[in-house]
Amino acid sequence: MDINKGGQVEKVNGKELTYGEFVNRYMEKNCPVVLTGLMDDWRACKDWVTVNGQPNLQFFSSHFGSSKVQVADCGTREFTDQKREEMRVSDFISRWLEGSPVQPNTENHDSNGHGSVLYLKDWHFVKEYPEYLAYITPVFFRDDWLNFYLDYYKMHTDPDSYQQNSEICCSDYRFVYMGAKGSWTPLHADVFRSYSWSANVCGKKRWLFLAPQQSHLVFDRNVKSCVYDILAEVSESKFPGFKKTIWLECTQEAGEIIFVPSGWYHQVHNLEDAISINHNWFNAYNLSWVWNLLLRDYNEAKEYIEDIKDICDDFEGLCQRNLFANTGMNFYDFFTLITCFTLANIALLCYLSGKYGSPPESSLTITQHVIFNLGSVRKVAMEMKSMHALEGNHHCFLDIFKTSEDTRFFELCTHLRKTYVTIHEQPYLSSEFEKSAVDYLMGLKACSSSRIHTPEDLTKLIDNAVSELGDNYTQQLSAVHVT
Ligand SMILES: O=C(O)CCC(=O)C(=O)O
Repeated sequence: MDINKGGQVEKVNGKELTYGEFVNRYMEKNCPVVLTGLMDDWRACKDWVTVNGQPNLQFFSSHFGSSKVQVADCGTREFTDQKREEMRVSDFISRWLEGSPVQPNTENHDSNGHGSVLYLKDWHFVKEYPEYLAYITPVFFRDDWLNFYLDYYKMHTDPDSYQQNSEICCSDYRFVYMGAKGSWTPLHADVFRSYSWSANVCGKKRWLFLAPQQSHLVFDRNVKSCVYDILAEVSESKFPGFKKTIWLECTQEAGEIIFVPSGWYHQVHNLEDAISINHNWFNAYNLSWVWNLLLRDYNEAKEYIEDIKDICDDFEGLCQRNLFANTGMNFYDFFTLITCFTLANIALLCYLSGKYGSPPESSLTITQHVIFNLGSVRKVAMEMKSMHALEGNHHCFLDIFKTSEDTRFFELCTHLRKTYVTIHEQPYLSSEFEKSAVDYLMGLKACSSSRIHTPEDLTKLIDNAVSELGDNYTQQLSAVHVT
């Protein structure tokens, strides 16, 4: 089926782009871009690719063959995705090597004519092989609150709904994908409406993107089901808006990295045998996307079980458990994460303010970044408050004292400091900062207690800390504008 194409995704030499330019032109504006020249030194580009530019399947079998991975059969459909099965990497490689090329009109084709090419997806490679440094995350994508957090904390600690498999699937959002020519990913927008980046180690991919302003057009009248394959016949009676969609196109070559902004629906086809690395992530620039998705999914989960509300002891708890099961995060998880980042940013601001010794003079860009982070969290917390989210919450909270004493928090602060020094190319910030800032946090209170239960507690905490740390910080905070 023909789709309307509205243009190509811009390609830019990543070596000639500053972090500030990336933020202004792409991250803040939520626009896709392809970045070249950023993968030259990656070990993955040597070890994982043969001299002919093909995936080095033998290397995977002999080095990582025993890993268990999720493999999608691209010729089958299960609800909004392809059917998946778990197998060892060595078995996946054997089946790839045995695999027949895609033949049209054979038995194992879905209704849209896709052959049953296998596609290894969502392999948590970094978590499984932390010592093997396959790549370095480009500086543009390092302000990653999602993976930072998951490096030190678990997303979900509620024992009732914590399942064995969430341990693996929620461990991080850094993945490897491998698939033969013809493998593909159906139309979707990313988990949590996060950003993603995807780097082609070898092979070529075709991407088709739909801007968020048009995303309603790929849904049916009830906004329940979404088009699965935009290149197949799309029923006009079921998806009446589809004919109005306009797609951005991109052919991504080996050695190129694509930035996928929040909420852009996309479909991806491997035009050659391909290996890619991708991360999902969010930060202050797209935090409200994550909150809005959680709110939407929460309302859906609630509506679904509305009829048992009166006979349910803990209806709100059940809604949150279902939200976690469907979306991968619930209000408590999200709130704990943003509160933790608030404390880490306050700790950094405390150091930058000079309250403890004198910080380097040239730390202005980091200070601006930290204020922006706090402003963005504050805005989301106000939205949560206006929706009465976590109202009456007494059992889930973050204790400032306990958090400040926790070595995981200390490490998260260190990680944040080092990241901001790197991305803003600033001089070294003393490692004394964590110690002194943590001392400062110990004296902080949201209101009368050191516990943060609600979005209102969180906004108070931010307001109190910011006004105490510097006269002009409050003014800067109120001027934060998140698009
Ligand atoms: O490469 C693919 O097949 C899909 C990747 C994707 O959808 C993403 O990175 O968001």
